[in-house]
Amino acid sequence: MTKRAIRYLVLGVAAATAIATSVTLAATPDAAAVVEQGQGQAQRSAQGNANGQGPQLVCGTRDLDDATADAVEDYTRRILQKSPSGFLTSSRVIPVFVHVIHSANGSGGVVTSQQINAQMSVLNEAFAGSSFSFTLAGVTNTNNDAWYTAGPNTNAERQMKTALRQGGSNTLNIYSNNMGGGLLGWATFPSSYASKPLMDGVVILYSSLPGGSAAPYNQGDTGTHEVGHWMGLYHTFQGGCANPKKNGSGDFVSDTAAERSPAFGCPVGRDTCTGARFPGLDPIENFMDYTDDSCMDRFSAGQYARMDAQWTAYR
Ligand SMILES: [Ca+2]
Ligand SMILES: [Ca+2]
Ligand SMILES: [Zn+2]
Repeated sequence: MTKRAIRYLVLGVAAATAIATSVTLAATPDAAAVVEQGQGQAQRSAQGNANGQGPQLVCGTRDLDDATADAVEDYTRRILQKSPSGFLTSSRVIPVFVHVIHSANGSGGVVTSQQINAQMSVLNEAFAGSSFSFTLAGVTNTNNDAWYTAGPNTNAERQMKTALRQGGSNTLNIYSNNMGGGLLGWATFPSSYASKPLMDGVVILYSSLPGGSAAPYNQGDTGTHEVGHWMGLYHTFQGGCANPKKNGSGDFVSDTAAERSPAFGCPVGRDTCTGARFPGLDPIENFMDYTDDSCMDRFSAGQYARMDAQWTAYR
């Protein structure tokens, strides 16, 4: 099924559940100040999205500091000396547990089974060119106000994940809640699994699931983006335009053009790192940028290779 077809299906789901989700729609996150949590990145006040549909929301996944990122690359290189191509030789089916967190009275954070199934379809289409596919292994529902509003690196996050996480390093746990803070979600990297296995997984804004109310981020690609991090991918704008000749700079992926800052909306033709050292337009269609769900539609071959390498090294 094509991405367009899935979205058409999702719109049908949304229409069919419009009454059931009326409470959910009222719980759309407000236009509070948007704060990028990555190091050295400026705070950004909320402003209208490029298409006027609402505030710009961002990902709360923290960039690794340079020393940690370099250590990850060194470790991965050592592991891959055993399989130099870096590619997996067989496909992997990743079991997925979805943990839906509601407000204490059950009215907030409602996600339908149709939305979860649509999210799985979005993931499988997005990763169709990779070595990975996803199969739903279980769904839990929990009413808990603290977990419902849990943000990254909080006691509530730790308690939620400790109570709910399933499986080992190869199992994807997705939590949906209403984290606030202008965030769409956050994820852990493969490299953090060994030291913090219970924290492993992704958290996504419940209204970002397909058919949710977080337009223009409601076609399921917050899930795609955060699972991209979980597979070991960094933001396409990580490192900006710095050190283009240094192998391993930026997002550590050679076939995603460097970009100075996150792109919002769908700014076709954007080119923020220019000159001979920075060929190519900004990768605004890449799932690891911040553009609208309707704009992002691809991973690169280099990102697929990085997923394989990170999986081999850490999962
Ligand atoms: Ca790159
Ligand atoms: Ca460029
Ligand atoms: Zn991110």
